[in-house]
Amino acid sequence: MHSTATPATPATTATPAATAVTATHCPYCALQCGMGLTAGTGGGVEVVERASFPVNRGALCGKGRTAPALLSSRVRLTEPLVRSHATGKLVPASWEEALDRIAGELSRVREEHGADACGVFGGGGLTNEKAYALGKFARVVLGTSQIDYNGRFCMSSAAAAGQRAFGLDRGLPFPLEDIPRTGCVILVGSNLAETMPPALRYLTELRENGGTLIVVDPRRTRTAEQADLHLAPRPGTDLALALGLLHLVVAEGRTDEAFIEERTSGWEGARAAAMAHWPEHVERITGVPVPQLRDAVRMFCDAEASMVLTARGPEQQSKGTDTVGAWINLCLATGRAGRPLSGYGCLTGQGNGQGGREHGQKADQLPGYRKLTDPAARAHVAEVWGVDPDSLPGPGRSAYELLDALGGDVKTLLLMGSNPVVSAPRAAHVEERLRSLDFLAVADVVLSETAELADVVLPVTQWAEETGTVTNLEGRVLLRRRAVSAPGGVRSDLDVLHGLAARLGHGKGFPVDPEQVFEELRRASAGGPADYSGISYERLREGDGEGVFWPCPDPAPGSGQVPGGAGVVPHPGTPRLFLEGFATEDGRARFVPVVHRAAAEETDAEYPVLLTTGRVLAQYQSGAQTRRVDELNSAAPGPFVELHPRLAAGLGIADGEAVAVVSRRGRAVAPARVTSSIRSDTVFMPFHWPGEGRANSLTHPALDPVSRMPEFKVCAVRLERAERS
Ligand SMILES: Nc1nc2c(c(=O)[nH]1)N[C@H]1C(S)=C(S)[C@@H](COP(=O)(O)OP(=O)(O)OC[C@H]3O[C@@H](n4cnc5c(=O)[nH]c(N)nc54)[C@H](O)[C@@H]3O)O[C@H]1N2
Ligand SMILES: Nc1nc2c(c(=O)[nH]1)N[C@H]1C(S)=C(S)[C@@H](COP(=O)(O)OP(=O)(O)OC[C@H]3O[C@@H](n4cnc5c(=O)[nH]c(N)nc54)[C@H](O)[C@@H]3O)O[C@H]1N2
Ligand code: SF4
Ligand SMILES: [Mo]
Repeated sequence: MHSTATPATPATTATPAATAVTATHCPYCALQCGMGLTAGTGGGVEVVERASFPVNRGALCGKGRTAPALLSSRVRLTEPLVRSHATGKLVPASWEEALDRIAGELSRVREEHGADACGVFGGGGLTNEKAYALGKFARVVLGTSQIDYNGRFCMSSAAAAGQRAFGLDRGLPFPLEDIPRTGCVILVGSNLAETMPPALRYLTELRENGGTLIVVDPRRTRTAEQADLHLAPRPGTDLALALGLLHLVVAEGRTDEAFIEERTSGWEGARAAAMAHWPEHVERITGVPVPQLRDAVRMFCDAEASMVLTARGPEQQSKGTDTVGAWINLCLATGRAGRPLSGYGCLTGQGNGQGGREHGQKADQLPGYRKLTDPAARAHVAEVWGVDPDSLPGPGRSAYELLDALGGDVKTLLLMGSNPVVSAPRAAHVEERLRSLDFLAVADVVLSETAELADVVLPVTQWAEETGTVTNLEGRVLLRRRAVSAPGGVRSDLDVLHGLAARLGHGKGFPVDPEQVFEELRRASAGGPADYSGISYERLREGDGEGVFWPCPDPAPGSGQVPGGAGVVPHPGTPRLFLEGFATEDGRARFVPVVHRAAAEETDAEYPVLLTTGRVLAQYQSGAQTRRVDELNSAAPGPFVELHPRLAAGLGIADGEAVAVVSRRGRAVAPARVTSSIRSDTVFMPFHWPGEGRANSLTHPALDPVSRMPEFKVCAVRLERAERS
């Protein structure tokens, strides 16, 4: 795989440039697979194996392998674009003109309508440094509370449930390498064979070691095919399923009373709630037969240690927080948490899905996973920022609520690292809200569907052209290094924020150098739940670059010495959490008494089928990046509607024929993919495409009351035969 990007002079080693391999990481998902980049033939870059990196041991999926294709100037933005007042079209402009125009609009709107009229929207793919700088920019330069990010659509329910039960949210509280050594894994709503292919190895090794795998998914996915037991619930019913399992655990006397007594609180309420969910009743709600429920309980409890791992299936629901809470209750009642090789974990999604949720681009958050409402947190961060704590705004709206407010009291939006025209729920409405803004500025590497609507588009550098840290799904902080030079016309996101801040009267405080930003982030995070203060670039460059797990406090705060530098014994980092106690005030994990409730929209005579949505192997998210890579596009060229032969026959729809899927929000048309691997009451659409086949034209924006996660995984639809336009 070659591109026209030129290899950069390696910044860190004295190895001759011709043979230099830069150890770095994939731009896409939260596994953050290690890879090497080297000069290829013809002046491009080539991906080489980096077998020493423990997470993927050299293995890459097709997206990672082909990532350099996007460095080519053929498919990307290489100059700023501004919307011409004369023609209404986006035309090339200088950086000065583009930044002046954004800063001018931000000033005007702030003056006319107040700071909260300026919205900011970030992304979980941004590095820690960018996420940190974006949050600081919103709070300090704009003074707005109106900032949130696409991570809200991703793992926010698991994060909220983890906080509630354990007092801390880190996707996995243990490294992936623990998975093959446990006895049983229940994998709920994760299709990791397609979404994190190199991680499938951990499940294969689990089974080779005699462990068992249970997969919960309405579809028999490539992942479910690996399972010893596949439970296929009706979408949106995982909460009932987990409660039914807990009911059986109690009924069959398989609770761990000593653990409950010593390490938890609130059991009585959770127990009573579960006892109201009789297995037969749960079978009626979920469609999972009682004998399968019993098998699952037996496999989970017979093993000496076991884990529950959730992903977007159970989380992207309007009851996602309670649903994850129910799975956590199951772990706690059986003593499967806070002990070696046992526990609950969430498989976070985006490249920096973990770090991106820790450093302040979230509406209610300050760096270090601190709360914006906590006076001590405000004081600490305000001091690092050199501002008055009272000048910091309060919490703002969540992602969908912010998008929904555009054109109302929010007049401008600065967007970095997301493509909501494709990926937001009820996307036609969101698109209309974006169009109604006074002013939209988008920083992106390509002209995404959202960038197409912008008044100013800023072309930014990509993963391989810039250095930064990312935190993978295990909480492992990694250094993603620059390996090639960027084309002349592009600048980094940090450079963009620096340029805007300077124009808005903040000439200092927004450095362009990521290492300087990280140094400040370290201090801002010190003492917070996600404490990075003991981590430095120097330390991350050491050894094979296997990274450091947070929390990692600075062992010599105030010494001015760089952790990992001479004379300081570094904190080792924390690969495994909760073994000594949970992160709550009393050290006990909290049961939450959750009960099942219906989805926001259930089926009825008019909309008799359930729609669920998700991903395919070769495309990533809104597809803005992967739809521009030829090899990936040939593997997954377009949208489709997966449906069961019985459902298809009833409607007279043959495989490959165009089918219209209609919900109360809109209509989408795509070819039918008829397969018996899906429940006959459910259809599935991947969400990677814009236009006619856009799955999010259909999805329901009902929000979880705690996490504010939209209900991407369930809504009611009807199907019609359609001629494709
Ligand atoms: N190829 C690829 N890989 C990716 C991404 C990508 O876009 N493409 N994105 C990355 C990101 S950001 C994320 S968040 C992760 C997501 O990773 P996953 O969570 O694995 O991905 P999804 O396909 O969204 O959902 C997983 C499964 O949930 C099932 N499901 C649907 N409804 C329900 C339900 O009600 N209950 C249960 N139990 N299951 C249900 C779907 O059938 C699907 O197989 O992937 C990351 N990796
Ligand atoms: N129906 C349905 N909808 C979903 C989901 C689902 O399962 N079903 N999943 C949801 C989930 S989990 C997620 S995470 C979201 C993701 O959806 P989006 O937020 O749209 O994610 P991406 O497509 O990754 O968008 C990232 C954008 O930023 C650009 N970009 C990449 N790197 C950088 C960078 O460093 N700087 C800047 N400035 N730009 C960059 C990319 O080119 C791309 O245009 O979708 C959500 N939407
Ligand atoms: S699994 Fe994720 S991190 Fe690994 S190569 Fe594929 S997209 Fe990249
Ligand atoms: Mo995600």
